[in-house]
Amino acid sequence: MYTLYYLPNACSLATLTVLLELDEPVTLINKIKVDDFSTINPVGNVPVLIDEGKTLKEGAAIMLYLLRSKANQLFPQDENDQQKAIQDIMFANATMHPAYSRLFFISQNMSEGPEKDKALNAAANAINTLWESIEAQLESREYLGGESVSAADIMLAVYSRWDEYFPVEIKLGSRTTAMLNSVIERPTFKQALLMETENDN
Ligand SMILES: N[C@@H](CCC(=O)N[C@@H](CS)C(=O)NCC(=O)O)C(=O)O
Repeated sequence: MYTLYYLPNACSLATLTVLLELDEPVTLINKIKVDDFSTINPVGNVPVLIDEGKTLKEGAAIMLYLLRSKANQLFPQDENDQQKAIQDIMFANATMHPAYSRLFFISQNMSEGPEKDKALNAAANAINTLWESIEAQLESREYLGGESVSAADIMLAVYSRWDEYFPVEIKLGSRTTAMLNSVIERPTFKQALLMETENDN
């Protein structure tokens, strides 16, 4: 049984969705309900996953830990395909996620006004360039890894929902939109959202 520290709608939603894809039971703990979360993760971030006393941190590392824990459809066996799957996970976690994090940072740290708008729009433009690279890849495949959903698709679907918090235009191509919608429509994604909500009530 796993324990996942999360924040609603945060990147930990991808961890939870993958746990459900793997049919793993999980107990959820909202980070804000923990008295001193710094004892669990000194840098304050979710996701944190506990597996039988082991504390696992960093979204991409947790993802690879889970994908390697049992046979599944999200992570290919072929060496080259697996390398591409890892590259996609790293792109999501270390390139797309930080690009969205800039929007949160600007929003929380700059005073209202034209300079803030300019910074938000610059951050949005950088995000749009990243989505263009996804759209180009999806010319030849339905998902980043091919014809079935991968962990990176799930991570990107979680981040794609963050634009609604900001007054910026995030442009998604039609193939990207179709891929993200198909992830968001998966029973596991819906169940993960429901579990977060129910756990908070
Ligand atoms: N590199 C870290 C980044 C994680 C991260 O930025 N998590 C955000 C949520 S998406 C967080 O926990 N922020 C702290 C907070 O909002 O309290 C990882 O992949 O685990």
